[in-house]
Amino acid sequence: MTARPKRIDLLGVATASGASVRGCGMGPEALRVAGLIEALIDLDHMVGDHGDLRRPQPEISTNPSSGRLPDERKSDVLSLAQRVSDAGLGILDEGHFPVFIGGDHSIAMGTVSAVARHCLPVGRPVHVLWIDAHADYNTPDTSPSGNLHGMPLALLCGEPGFDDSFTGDWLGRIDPRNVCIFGARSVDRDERRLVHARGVDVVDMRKIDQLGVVAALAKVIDRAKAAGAHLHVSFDVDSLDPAIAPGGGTLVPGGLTYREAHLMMEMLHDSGVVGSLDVVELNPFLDHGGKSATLLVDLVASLFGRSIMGEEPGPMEFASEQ
Ligand code: B3U
Ligand code: MN
Ligand code: MN
Repeated sequence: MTARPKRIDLLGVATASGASVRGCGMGPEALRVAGLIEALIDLDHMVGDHGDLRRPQPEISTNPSSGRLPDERKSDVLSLAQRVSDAGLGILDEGHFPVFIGGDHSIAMGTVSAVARHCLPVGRPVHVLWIDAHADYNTPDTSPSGNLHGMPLALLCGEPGFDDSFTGDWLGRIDPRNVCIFGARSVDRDERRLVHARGVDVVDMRKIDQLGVVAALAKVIDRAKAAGAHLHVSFDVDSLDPAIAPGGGTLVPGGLTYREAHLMMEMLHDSGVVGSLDVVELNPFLDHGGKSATLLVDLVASLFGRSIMGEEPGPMEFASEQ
């Protein structure tokens, strides 16, 4: 993003309907409290805040202890996805950079759809970098949990198995060969088969350990650049190691380190190909005193240009030293 965005537009999606653990509906507010807007303004960005989308209908549950019924959760997820897709498209069509703050990862059904709809008329390819401990490539047929936050990529890539309620003008499509799942370490058996069969690039933790994040991410960036693509980054807090980011409902040990994650964000900034961002699955109820929220704000700041030494000085500035 060397070319600075005209404006960064935040859109919160306050929902946990795609997850079985409650609490990530409070994610957008926690990121604001942790200083997201101030951090971006501090980097001289123009920031717009669209507030939060949330379920409009009252919650009527027959048995509060069992939570909401699967069908209610599904209709929440789908109506929010549609609204996110429409609002995101509006932001992108203004030429602004959308930062979608979740909410569970099912909101990406809407966020990535917005990007796909924005790019389709101009024939611009959409590449997706999905930074996550999970592949989120289950379908209703393969999912062991039935949770929709484990399925957004499969829906967006056009997998069969989703019923008609998952269709509509709001839904955009992406090519699975333009998707990279980065940081994976918990993939279900049938999900793994699907990902392989469709040619999704999976940079799992083993590859990261062997290649390092720089080489692994450089490939993704180079591919997007060569294709002239819009790169959408979808960042799930559980990609990070639970020791540095405890605020998630589905933590898996062995995640990205503080330094790996920052380096990735700095590389993505320098690449100039990132056009939209999701920050999802932050659960403030499980977080330790804002530790994960604060880290996420710092990572977003790195993606938007914060660096340790500021701009690299040009050679002329040093010429007088001799
Ligand atoms: N793959 C499992 C677990 C999971 C996926 N995404 C999250 N958890 N956050 C599933 O339920 O689909
Ligand atoms: Mn996820
Ligand atoms: Mn995850």
